[in-house]
Amino acid sequence: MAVRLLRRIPLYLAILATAALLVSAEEVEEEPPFTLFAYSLSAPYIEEQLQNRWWDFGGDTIMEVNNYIRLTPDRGSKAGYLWAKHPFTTKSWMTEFEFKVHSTTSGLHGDGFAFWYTSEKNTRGPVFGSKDKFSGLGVFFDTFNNGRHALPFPRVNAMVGDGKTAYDYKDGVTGQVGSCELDFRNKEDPTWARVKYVQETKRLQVWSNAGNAGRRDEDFKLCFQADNVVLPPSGYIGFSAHTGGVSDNHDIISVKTQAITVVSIRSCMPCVCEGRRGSLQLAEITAVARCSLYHPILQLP
Ligand SMILES: [Ca+2]
Repeated sequence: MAVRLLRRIPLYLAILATAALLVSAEEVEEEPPFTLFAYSLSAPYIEEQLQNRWWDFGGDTIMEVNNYIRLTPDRGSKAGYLWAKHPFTTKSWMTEFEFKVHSTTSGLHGDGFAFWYTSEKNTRGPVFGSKDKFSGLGVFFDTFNNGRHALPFPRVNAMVGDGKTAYDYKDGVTGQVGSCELDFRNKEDPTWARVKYVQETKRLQVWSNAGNAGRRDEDFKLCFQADNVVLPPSGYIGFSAHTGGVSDNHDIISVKTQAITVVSIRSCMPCVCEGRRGSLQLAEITAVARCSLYHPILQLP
């Protein structure tokens, strides 16, 4: 009996190794998302007494009821913000927002705006109008080339801050977790962006329908995907923008945040391994490996 067990150990180790490799984003399924109304926003934006019960805005932000929330006007040295009042603790979420960045004048424009999911809010600073050394996620819609890079602009990139590391003021290239070129300035139709984070798989995705007025899933293109992204378990979502020597109108038109519920496919796999005898095929080994995550004591063949 002992000899038979020893002969099975390599198979057991192979199974467990396979199991470790199998834990991936492809092994989860998502249930239909549901909207978090306290973290969503649409015209006319305000309720009684010219307030919104779920959102704060300030700095140079102005609100054009029924049209937009303008984080900065097209004038130099302005900064404004828009933040959800309360943090949310939803592990996995998706925020879609509609925006316009535009000017009626030619020449250079900037600087862009940021989407935030951070431990703090409403703290003004130099990173697109918000504080540096933030803890959490910043996704930057950058319209001005500060680093004299050969990179195309406008572009989108993201940084996951640890609360200690400073933003790279040459357009965040150092320390970015992903980026893409995105042509979103001076468009007739608003642009939509979608920031999606699935905590279970540590996967961050940024999508946009820039250049395409459609709102269907197929109208969105993936800007970038980053894996092994760890965000604070609770965070505030918000937006900020600033202008300096150059400027633009930075308008947020609507925001929709949804909670994502993830279901593991592994938890649904039938345990076909128990009681099985004879040699195992690769597919069966895979199934056994999946079982082993939930049934550590297996009856191997
Ligand atoms: Ca820049």
